[in-house]
Amino acid sequence: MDRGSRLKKKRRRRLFSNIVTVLLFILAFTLIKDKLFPFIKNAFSNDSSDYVLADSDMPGKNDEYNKGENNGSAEGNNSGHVNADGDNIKTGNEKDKELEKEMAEKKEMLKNTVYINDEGSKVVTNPNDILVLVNKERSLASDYKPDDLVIPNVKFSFEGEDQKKYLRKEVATALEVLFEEAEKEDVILYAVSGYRSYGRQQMLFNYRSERSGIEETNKLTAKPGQSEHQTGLAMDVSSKSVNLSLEEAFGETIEGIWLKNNAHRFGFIIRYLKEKTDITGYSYEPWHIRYVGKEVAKEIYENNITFEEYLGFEYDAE
Ligand code: DAL
Ligand code: ZN
Repeated sequence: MDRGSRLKKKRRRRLFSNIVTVLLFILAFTLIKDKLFPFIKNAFSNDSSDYVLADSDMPGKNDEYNKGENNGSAEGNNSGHVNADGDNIKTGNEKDKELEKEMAEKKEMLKNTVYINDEGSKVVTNPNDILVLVNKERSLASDYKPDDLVIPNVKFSFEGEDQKKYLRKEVATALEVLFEEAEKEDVILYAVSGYRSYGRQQMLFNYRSERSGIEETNKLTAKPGQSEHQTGLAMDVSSKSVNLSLEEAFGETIEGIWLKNNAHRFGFIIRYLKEKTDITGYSYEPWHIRYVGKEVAKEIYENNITFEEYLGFEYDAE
């Protein structure tokens, strides 16, 4: 081999070895860059505002990021993370626990929101709360009337203007969606009776007591102040298959079954269940739906419980 050829061969070998070195370097950098990056960043800058911004804007993403990087907090440990700035970052589990705690406190509050009036009745102090609990032990003040009553755009079982067409705004909107979705499945529902004032409930209770006696009336009709209809959160619903009446047979109709299985998707519950009359204090009313919002309605539906059970409410024993 002449000198020229030897030189060429040597150059080729050097080039090859340089390429291999560069490739190895790239490979090594790729493997350690995640570990190296925060170190480089902190070494060249005292300004950690990027972290702050990212942490507050994308907590979920940075939870993951900080798992491996925080000061001593092991991956999989749910006791909290501290990021480069010392802020606490909450994990999904922690957030769930916090929400659970908030809900437990809210439930406690919802059970205790009463004062004793001059007649010795427990009157609720949160009548405007979507989750207000009104029952045989927790009344509304006689002058309470929601201030956002509107008529939902749905089919009614009767013609003309009447206070019983009204519901609170949020509830009216939810009922419209429920009726629309039902109709898409050929389930035609009719609204029968919504808001009732204290005075109207009183007339109804007196009228039924005179006809059927107080004991029978107590099973199906709330005393004035104790009706959910006064909250504007409840609507009685029926169908032509039971001549638009409010009777137990509605629960066996296609419409009644649809309502039982779907009301929660729109934020409503069947308030007085068949097998829970000892808890609610009322007979089975498959027609009476009460708005509580989608989240609570879903939980109540899935657990087949009453609103009282959901809140952990128990009637006084005396
Ligand atoms: N039917 C229910 C219990 C009411 O009168 O409010
Ligand atoms: Zn009702």
